[in-house]
Parts: sequence; C-alpha cells; structure tokens
Amino acid sequence: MSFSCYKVLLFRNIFGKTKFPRFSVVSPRYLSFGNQVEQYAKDGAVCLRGCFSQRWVDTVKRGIQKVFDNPSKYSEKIPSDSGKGVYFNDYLQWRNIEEFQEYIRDSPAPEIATTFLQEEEVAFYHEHVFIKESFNESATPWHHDQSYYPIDGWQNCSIWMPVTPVEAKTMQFIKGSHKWGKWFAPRYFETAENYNIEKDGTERHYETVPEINEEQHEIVSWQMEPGDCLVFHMRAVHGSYTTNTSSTSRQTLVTRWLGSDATLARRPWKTSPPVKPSDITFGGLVKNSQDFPVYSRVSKRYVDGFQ
Ligand SMILES: O=C(O)CCC(=O)C(=O)O
Repeated sequence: MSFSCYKVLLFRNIFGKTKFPRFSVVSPRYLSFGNQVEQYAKDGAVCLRGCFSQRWVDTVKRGIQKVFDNPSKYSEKIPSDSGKGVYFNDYLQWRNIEEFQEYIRDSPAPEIATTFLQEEEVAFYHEHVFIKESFNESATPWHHDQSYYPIDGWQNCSIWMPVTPVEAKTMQFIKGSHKWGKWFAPRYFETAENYNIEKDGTERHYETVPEINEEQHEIVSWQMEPGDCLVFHMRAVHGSYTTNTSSTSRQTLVTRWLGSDATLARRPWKTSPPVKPSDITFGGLVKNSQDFPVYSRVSKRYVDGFQ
C-alpha cells in the first residue's frame, strides 16, 4: 500500500461510518498520488494499489451480490461459447443498493476522482457492475466509453474497483489512446458489432475501432488485488480478450465521474445508460443537474447530494 493511500484509510478508520443520508463530513485530507496524476493525464489509465480497505471491498461485494440476485431491466448476461459461466453487467442500481451509496459517499472514490481530474468538484454519473464467471472466455471488445454516454467534455474518469483478485491482461488499455483525437462508435459486448446509427444529424464522425495489436500499439494491463483500482479516461481505448481462468468469478464495481466541462450531448444511437437528466438541455453542464451528486474537494463532502 502506498503511504498516501495509507493516510486516507487511517483517516477513514478513525472516524468510522457516517450516517446516511445526506452528506459525508468525513473525507481524506491528504490524498496524493505522486506522479500518477501526471501519468493518468499522459497514458489515460493508471493502477492505484491498496486504496480501498477491506471494509470497502466487503461492502461493495455485498452490493454486487444484491445486484446479481436482483438484476435490473438494463442487465445483460452474456453466455460464453464454451457454456462456462456468464459475463454479467448491470448499472444504475445505486439508488437501490445502500452498500453502493455508502461507497460513493464515504469511500476514497470521490476524492480519487477529484485528484485525478484535478478538479475542485466532480459529479457522480453512475455505477456499473461487471461479473465474469470462472472460465468464461467472452471478450470485452476494444472500445472507449464516452461515445456510449450522452456526455461530452474532457474532464472525466472511471474508477474500476475489483473485489476479487484480477489476473494480468484482464483490462487492457492502449497507452495514450484517449488523446488520439478520435471518437469511436460504441460496440455491443456480445457481438462486438458497432451500435447502429438510428438518427443522424450530429456533426461528429464516429470511427470503427481499428485492429489492435501489440506490434502497433503499446498495451498496458495490471494483475490486481481487491482494494486496488484502475482510474481511466472515458476516451481511453480498452478491452479484454482473455478467459477468466481463475476458479472464482471476477467481480468489479466501476464508478463514473464527471468534471467541470461535462455537458449533455446528442448521440446518433440509444445511449447506454439510456437515460438523460430532465433538468438540463443539450449542451447544458452536467454539474447543474440535480440527477448527479456533486462532491467538493474543498468542502470534503457532497455539496449537492443524494436524493
Ligand atoms: O470489467 C469489464 O469486464 C469491462 C469494463 C469496461 O469496459 C468499462 O468499465 O468500461
């Protein structure tokens, strides 16, 4: 565990759990990750070691189990060709899952997001659960995330936090791909096909993700333990073509965070998640919507909270 992360956990442990609802008054004051903030800006993805204590691993694991036992209408269970296990994902359940609310509010996650985005405030966008059962070989096709979302703007990140050990080459990133200046069409995880353009009229051109290979691209990935996390940009190209060869399911909670320039954007397809805030118009700043809790690094709490 890095010294900086240790300080965060110590601070949390002294004060323990804060009461829900509404705002946490307890936050890490000394979060610093040395040159990893610059590395994130340059590479678009970093792995942070030991940032989440066992409390958060256990809390999130309970929440993930609840989601798996009671999936939403948005959930997907992708079978593998060999019939071994499923590749499950679901999102937008955080308002129903108190463990996720606790994690979003009281864990180091919002402070990590503000630190890596170098922002005073971040809006919590949504959460996403991924479970890849043992020996499932379903691929996560190379993609970047932002074109799935009705969100424009550069200041954003996802925090991918596994609650089980993760084998090397699981989540693979192409270094610096967030800065390619390209937008790629979203792809269905089940078929790897691009989303269909349903309504055009947007000025942006969305390309098909090119063939990715180690000769032409610098690919990074990390073996991880529960409590480690990845922070990655929503334009960073990533994927996974490896089978989960471990005897346990790989289980991850991803939280998505937006900074000061995030605006509501039109996409020529049904976005994923397929919901938009009703209180801002296209081009409007996301942080002005009541739908997204806003965390302040200055106040060390959510200043525009959970409803
Ligand atoms: O965890 C996975 O299997 C895929 C995650 C992913 O692609 C994402 O969080 O954007």
